Order: sequence, then structure tokens, then C-alpha cells
Amino acid sequence: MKSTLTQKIHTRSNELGFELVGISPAKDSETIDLYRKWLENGYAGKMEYLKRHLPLKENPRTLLKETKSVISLAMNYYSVDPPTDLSEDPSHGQISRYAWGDDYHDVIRDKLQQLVDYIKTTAESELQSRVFVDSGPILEREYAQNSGLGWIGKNTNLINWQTGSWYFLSEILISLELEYNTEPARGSCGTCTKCIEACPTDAILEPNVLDSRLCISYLTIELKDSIPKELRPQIGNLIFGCDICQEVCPWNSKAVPTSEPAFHPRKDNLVPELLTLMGITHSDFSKKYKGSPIKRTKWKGFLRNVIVAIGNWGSPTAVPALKKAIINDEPMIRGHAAWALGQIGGKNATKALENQLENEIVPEVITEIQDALHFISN
Ligand code: B12
Ligand code: SF4
Ligand code: SF4
Repeated sequence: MKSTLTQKIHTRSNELGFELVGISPAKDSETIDLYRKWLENGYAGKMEYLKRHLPLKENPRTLLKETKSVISLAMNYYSVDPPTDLSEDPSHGQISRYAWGDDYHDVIRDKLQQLVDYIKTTAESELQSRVFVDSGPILEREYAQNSGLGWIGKNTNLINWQTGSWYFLSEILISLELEYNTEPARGSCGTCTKCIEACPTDAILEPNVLDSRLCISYLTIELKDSIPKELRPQIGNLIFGCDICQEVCPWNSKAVPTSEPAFHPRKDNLVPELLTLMGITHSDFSKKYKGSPIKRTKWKGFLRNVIVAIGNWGSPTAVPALKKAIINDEPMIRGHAAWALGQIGGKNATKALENQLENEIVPEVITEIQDALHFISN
């Protein structure tokens, strides 16, 4: 009976679009000490919620005391590859693959709920359950690995031996004993170190240990303040997240396109022109990225990222747009615009910086302007 229900859950999950499904018992996390140490080392940066999650991550029963099983699910978001001539063109920005389409939280939560409804009907019993996708206090990759979905690679992502790592993970905690995965995950990183070598900011300190404070994904999505000046050049034209340590992973050469239409790229999300994005107002941003993961940066963070990419592009054609940005109401935008003008250099950029220096009152922005002028004159 148990195995029949487990099998039905697998089948229904696949029908709902979850390519990978596995079930593990609700036991204590085996890696919680590594997580604690990671927090103690400061690798979470300013993601304070990860500290608050520590006690909750010790065991799924802290989230739902009746939990007996963790159903781990993965949904593929690989779609197309962007045209290389545009992704490598510094006048265009790159958005990471997971954010090209609709917000996966909404898409997946809805499917998890459908799966729970199905299990409740099929099991014909009163069940307790909770669903999580990304934002919950659960070590998703550990439970996915235990459930047999793949192994945790040196780039810290969960990799499936057949189809790679372009997956969103999610879980259902359920008060039901089911048939558990007993197979160890197939595949491994072996002696490969491609992701560690390819990371532009050396954020993967050692296999499986990532310092978020250096990771471009953190810097362009999670960080709400100024991006540290020394890291800006390494960001290149990445304006939202980073996929480099997955792009170089040999296991991703086997990726197959997702069957979920919601994860296919929205118009303009593949490799947008940086100068077009500079013209986006606060309300344009809200409209354009409604229901998209990109809204997480908010308008201010997104504009900051675009300005960094423009500084890395270094083209004088961007000076008029930066002249507007250096008088923006937001000090963070003014500071980054000053940096970008410094990278571009030349007479017009210098003039814009000198003009703003006369009017600027925020100490951090004054420092950015002075540093930019210094950079130009050297
Ligand atoms: C915080 C967070 C981030 C942070 C920190 C990332 C990190 N590597 O920890 C930042 C903002 C940098 C980030 C970036 C990205 N993220 Co993120 N992130 C999370 C989140 C919310 C928590 C992760 C966490 O707790 N990190 C702390 C570390 C210590 O935990 P951990 O990496 O899970 O590590 C555990 C194991 O690896 C194990 N472990 C540690 N050392 C070792 C050593 C060995 C040998 C082994 C076997 C295991 C092991 O112990 C750790 C603690 O349990 C999860 C969702 C979730 N609730 O889990 C999504 C999640 C990990 N992110 C995801 C994605 C897609 C991304 C990005 C690709 C987005 C992008 N394109 O920009 C990048 C990838 C960057 C990278 N190389 O990891 C997916 C990953 C899917 C997958 N296939 O693995 C998740 C699961 C969200 C989801 N539901 O799909 N993310
Ligand atoms: S996402 Fe980018 S910056 Fe972060 S670890 Fe991977 S390659 Fe490095
Ligand atoms: S690039 Fe190599 S080392 Fe890195 S995750 Fe992929 S297989 Fe593992």
C-alpha cells in the first residue's frame, strides 16, 4: 500500500512538471554544523534571515511537528542559450537564467499545493503538510541529496547526473510514512575544479564553501547597499545574478529544455540594452518586472547593477545617461554613477563629476566622486 502511494506521488509529480522527485525521512540535518560554521565565518553577509533560520533548520519537525517524510522535488528551468554575440557585448546586460521567466516561487507553490491536494485525496486520511520553495528555513540541497535527486557539487549546487543543475528545488513536509530513497546519488565532481577556477570573484573558497559576500549573485540581488568598489570590475555585464559556475559545469552540457512555459524568457529579459534600462523609472520597473524574480532587487538595486555594468562597458556614449544618474535622489545611485563616470573618463565625464562635487552633501558620495576624479587623473 505504502509503495503504491509513493509510486502515485512520483507519477503525479512528474505530471505536474517536477522532473525529479525523491523522498527521505524527516531526520536531523547532517550538515547543520557546517551551516553554523558558515554563518559564524560571516559568509552569509547581510542575509540576516539565514541566521534566524539556524534553529529551524536543525530538523524539519521544527517547521511541522508531525512531519514524517520530506518529499523533495526539482523543476527544470533550462530553456534556450542567449545569443553569444549579445551576451558578450558589454553594451548589453546579462540576467541569470533562473530569472528570465515568471517568478518560480508562485509557479512552484501552486503546483506543490496541487500535489498536496492529490496526496490527501489518494491517501484517504487526515494529513498535516507544509510546502516550501526557496525561502523556507530548510536546507533544501541536503534533503534533495538525501532523496536521491543528485549530489551537491563543488559550486554548492545540486547536480543531477543525467540533466545537470538548472533546477529549482522545493519540498513537501508531510505527516505520512512513505517509501524512502535508499540509492546513493549517481555522479560526482571527481577531480574537476572548473567552477572554482571560473568564478570571477573567487567566491568559492574551497569545494562546497561559498562566501556570499564575494558572490555576484549576492552582490546584485541580495545586497541592498553599495557594491564594494574592488568587486565592481569583476561583475562585467552581469546585472542580475550569476550563472558562471554552472555554465562551466560539464554536467550541464546534458541539460534539456524545460516543459514549463512560465520559465521561458520574457521579452527583453535575455540580453537587454544597458542604455534602455537606464531610462526605466520606478513605476516602469514595477510594471515590467511584476511577477518576475527580478523585482527582488527593487528599482534602486537594479539601476545600481546596470550602472556598474555601464562602468565596465566604459563607453563615452553612456555619459549623458550617467549625468542624469549622478543627480538622482538616491545617494547610492549617485555614488555608483560617479564610479562609472570615473571608469569612462574623458572631458565630459570629468565635468559631470566636478559639477556634482560642488553640490554633493552625502559623505559617501563625495568620496566616490573624489575617487573617480582621482582614477581619471591617474
Ligand atoms: C542563501 C542562498 C543563496 C546565497 C548563498 C548561496 C550558497 N551557496 O549558500 C546566494 C545569494 C549567494 C545564492 C546564490 C545562488 N542561488 Co541560492 N539559495 C540560497 C538559499 C535561500 C539558502 C542556501 C543556504 O542555506 N546556504 C548556506 C550554505 C552553507 O548552505 P548550502 O549551500 O545549502 O550548503 C549545505 C550543503 O552544501 C552542505 N555542505 C557544506 N559543505 C559541504 C561539503 C561537502 C563535501 C558536502 C557533500 C556537503 C557540504 O552543508 C551545507 C549546510 O547544510 C537556498 C534555498 C534554501 N532554502 O536552501 C537557495 C538556493 C540554494 N539557490 C539557488 C540558486 C538557483 C542560486 C543561484 C544559481 C542564483 C543565480 N543564478 O544567481 C546562485 C548560485 C550561487 C552558488 N554557486 O551557490 C537554488 C539552487 C538549486 C540547485 N540546483 O542547487 C536554491 C536551492 C533555491 C531553490 N529553491 O531552487 N543563493
Ligand atoms: S554565482 Fe558567479 S560569483 Fe557566485 S560563486 Fe558562482 S561563479 Fe562565483
Ligand atoms: S564544474 Fe566541476 S567541480 Fe564544479 S560543480 Fe561542476 S563538476 Fe563539480
